[in-house]
Amino acid sequence: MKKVLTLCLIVDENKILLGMKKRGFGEGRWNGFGGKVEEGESIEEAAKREVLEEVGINVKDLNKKGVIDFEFLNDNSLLEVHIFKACDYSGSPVETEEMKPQWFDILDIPFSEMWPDDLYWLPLFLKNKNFKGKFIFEDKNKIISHDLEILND
Ligand code: 6U4
Repeated sequence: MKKVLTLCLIVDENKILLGMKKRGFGEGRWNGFGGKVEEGESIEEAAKREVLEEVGINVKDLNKKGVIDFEFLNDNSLLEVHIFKACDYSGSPVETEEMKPQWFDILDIPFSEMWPDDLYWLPLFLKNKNFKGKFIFEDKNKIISHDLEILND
């Protein structure tokens, strides 16, 4: 069954906030903040909740940038990840059990320590494009095919 997940990236001028995932899916990678949508909440509510839980930040306006489907052939799983940009937020990042946060210059993003798909869509995200796509992974390190489309504003 397909799981619906959120992924929220906080951008402040020329900096982006990423978190080193300390456990679970994507452990050992710099990632945005997010997780599963729970029963009874909207996708946006889930995105805001996860950011607060994982890094202690309250995000105000969320800007939806894209939806990407991920298929993992090794464990037969399907994820539908809704990707948001947040520029308006309050609070400062705090380390939690799940994430160690760090600001990065947008010209110095640690792609080699991120999910390999980020290299494809994050540049579009940073140019404020809207997109949708699908990535098929053989396992968590290897993309075997992908499709990414820029949507009209
Ligand atoms: P829990 O239930 O908290 O143990 P966990 O294993 O921590 O779950 P989950 O499901 O809360 O993980 O969140 C996974 C996060 O990883 C979501 O924000 C979506 C994101 N994600 C999943 N696949 C990704 C990918 N290929 N590229 C990427 N982010 C991805 O950049």
